[in-house]
Amino acid sequence: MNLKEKILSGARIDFEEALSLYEMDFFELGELADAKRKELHGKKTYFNINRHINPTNICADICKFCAYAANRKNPNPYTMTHDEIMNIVKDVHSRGIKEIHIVSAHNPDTGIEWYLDIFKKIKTHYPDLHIKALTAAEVDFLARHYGKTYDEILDLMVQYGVDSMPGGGAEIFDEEVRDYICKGKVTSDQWLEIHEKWHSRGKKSNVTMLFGHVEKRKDRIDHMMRIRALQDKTGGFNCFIPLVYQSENNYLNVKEYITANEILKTMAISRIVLDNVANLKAYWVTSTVNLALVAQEFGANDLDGTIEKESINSAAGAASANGVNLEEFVALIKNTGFIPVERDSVYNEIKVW
Ligand code: V47
Repeated sequence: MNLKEKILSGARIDFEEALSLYEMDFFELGELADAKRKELHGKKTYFNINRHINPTNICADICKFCAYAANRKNPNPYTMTHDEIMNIVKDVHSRGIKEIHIVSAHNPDTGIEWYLDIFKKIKTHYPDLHIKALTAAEVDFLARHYGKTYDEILDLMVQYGVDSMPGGGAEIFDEEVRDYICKGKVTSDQWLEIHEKWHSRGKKSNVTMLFGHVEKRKDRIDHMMRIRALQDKTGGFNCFIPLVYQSENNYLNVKEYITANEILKTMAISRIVLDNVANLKAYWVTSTVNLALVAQEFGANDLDGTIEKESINSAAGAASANGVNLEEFVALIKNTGFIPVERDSVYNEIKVW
């Protein structure tokens, strides 16, 4: 059996086999990933109606790739008050938005209550809103800064109303690359430990991979393998999200930018390797809407959502700051021959558009 037959038979592939897929013909690889996508989701493309809120950009950690944190290149520190956040939530709720995705920098000055009380306030006023909040990097920061264990922070999250965890902060798990791009932040083992503990509470989360900077192909495959191993244990990851590195306003000196071909290959390979993660998100914010639409034919079955406003990736050059109009989004998915399916945050289907 050759590798293609092996993949089509449903057998699991190993590290070397996965790496060798980068050498496969581009369209053949796309077709393989598409076959896997069709097995799982047919022609459905999921999205949700969501709003990102990034309440503070003041950060105790330094990641070379980050343009969001206030620093020399981005001298506009801000921290929202809970009233400001609640005003946004009130507005978006009145317009039918169902998920609030809250991710902050690691602000050492707010007190832990500022991070947690907002979830309780949102849940008290809008119990039907799904709160996706606090990356494992934030959990690690809060634990370190306030002298708590991961278990204590995760229990507080459940108690205060967090429904699911976003996949941020995973970056690249390879320790050498990670040390170079974000030394001092949550380690790979800690990131995985936090998600394992979250899953053990019966909760779901996502997992990202930041690629297209200084990492090598082998580092991406290693990243996927570590995700697959944890998913075998917990089954708690809903979705894999490869984030394409944005190059503006940061301190990572990347000489050669990733091509669309390499992005699509990476998406396709992740669809094949991550045989136990149901959903692959083409996050249009970092890939552009056009490439995300093409990625639907390279394994991706989810396009995130309307987002409305986003500050982390747009600070680094992504053309995402103002989200995308719902009708336009639906029409784009239809025009590419896929079926737009609105989902909730944990992938229950809400409406076929
Ligand atoms: O962890 C930071 C990334 C992430 C850059 O869980 C950058 O559904 C590209 O995790 N270029 C935060 N990326 C965003 C995130 C996310 C987004 C959408 C959906 C979900 C989900 C999660 O943004 C960070 C980091 O990896 N990031 N700087 C940059 N220059």
